[in-house]
Amino acid sequence: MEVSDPNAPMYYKGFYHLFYQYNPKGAVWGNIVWAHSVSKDLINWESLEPAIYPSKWFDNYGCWSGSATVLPNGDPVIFYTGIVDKDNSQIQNYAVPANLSDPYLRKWVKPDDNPIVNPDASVNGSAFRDPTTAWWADGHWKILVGSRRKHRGVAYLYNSRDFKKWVKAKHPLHSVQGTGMWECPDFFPVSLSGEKGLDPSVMGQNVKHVLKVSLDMTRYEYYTLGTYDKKKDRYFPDEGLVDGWAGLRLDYGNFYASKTFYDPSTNRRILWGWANESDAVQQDKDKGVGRNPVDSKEVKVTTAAQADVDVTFSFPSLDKAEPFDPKWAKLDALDVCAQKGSKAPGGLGPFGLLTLASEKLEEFTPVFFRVFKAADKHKVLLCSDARSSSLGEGLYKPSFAGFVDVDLTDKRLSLRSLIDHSVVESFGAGGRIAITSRVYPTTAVFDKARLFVFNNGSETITVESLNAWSMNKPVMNVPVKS
Ligand code: DQQ
Repeated sequence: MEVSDPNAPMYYKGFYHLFYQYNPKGAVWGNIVWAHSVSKDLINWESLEPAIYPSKWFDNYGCWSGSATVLPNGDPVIFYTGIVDKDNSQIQNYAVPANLSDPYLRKWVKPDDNPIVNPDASVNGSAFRDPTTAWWADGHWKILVGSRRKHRGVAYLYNSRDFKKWVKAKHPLHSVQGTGMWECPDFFPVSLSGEKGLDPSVMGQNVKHVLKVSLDMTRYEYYTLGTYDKKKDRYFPDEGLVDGWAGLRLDYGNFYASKTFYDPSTNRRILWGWANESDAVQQDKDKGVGRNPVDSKEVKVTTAAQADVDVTFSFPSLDKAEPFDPKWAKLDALDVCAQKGSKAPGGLGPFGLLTLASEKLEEFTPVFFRVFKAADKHKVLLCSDARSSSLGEGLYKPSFAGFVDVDLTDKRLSLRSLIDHSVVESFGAGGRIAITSRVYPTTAVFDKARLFVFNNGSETITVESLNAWSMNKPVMNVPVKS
């Protein structure tokens, strides 16, 4: 059964709710309904019957992505995109819980005064979807809807005083030429004065905003940090940030259609993404070339196929960092990772973890740093390189990577990887960069999977601290007993 975008994550009466795009009829995308799961701890999940499915004229051809807003009185409302014909014409609808006293929120009602938003003549009605969570500013509720005008990515803004009648603002909140369709926009405040997450409607001096969009042209997302001017109803990214496909990413790996929500029970903003799979065949340029990492040490952990590893590396100096080739500035980090890999010996790096490794290293997913010296500063590359992850044929095995802006004065880099059979989710440099890889080893599975730390650079790397924990099996989406 096909599963994709996370929809309308929220916290309600002690339960986390997650809905997601789901095809109940097959393993490929289509017949889209909203599947629904609940959890008390974000680890163990129970599944419920689909919450939103085609049943009315305004969503008969599919219920596409959307978001939840928890109103000031605590009641949740869902906005989603309804598909109204075979040409995928799109409008925005709302749904409310049938029974607010049910913490599972099993049944949802789609009132007859839907839709809340129709595309006007200036809007491309087959590229008009994925309404955001609403926020309150300047006497109005506001939502964004993702779209495009020719090749310009657009986040249309709609205003409402009563949460029922929505009116398009004079200007989009933001748009960028050449970026194509903006799917699943996400817009939220972040605090400059603390680490706590913020409710969507918080504004003020110490608050900036993040705008994230998913680009259907590349299937990558990017975000900028900037200023939300509520008088002009516009968002201005900070100077110096790339507002396009080469911009910052929340995750540099298999990660798309993401969405955040504010968790009032822990004051955190929590991010959900779709760790998409793809059967596109990528040429494994590195097959059979180079050596396997030499200086490696096994990390003993009872279940290396399902583990949480946290390691801090240190090094005596930056002198051995290899030169940064200026040509790489034009490349995606993924291509730099493809050129350098984990196997070619370097100076300061490659060093890191070999996850999901088979005994003789026929298969392994290396997650590693390589530090380069550019004209003005050092550049730190984190790679999660799936090319050596599996002997399986025809799999999508990208050399995911990103550059991370990090202060190296204390000559330390940390890496945390959560390994879960086909998922390796890594956080580098104290979480400044994240990369999720989906990998499908054939032999490095279950108790055959191993974990190593390695260094293939000429500079000495010290493991300052290393903690590795086996992770238990959670309750994974078992149906709720009725
Ligand atoms: N998936 C949904 C759309 C969204 C896309 C349809 C992103 O609403 O734009 O399943 O993966």
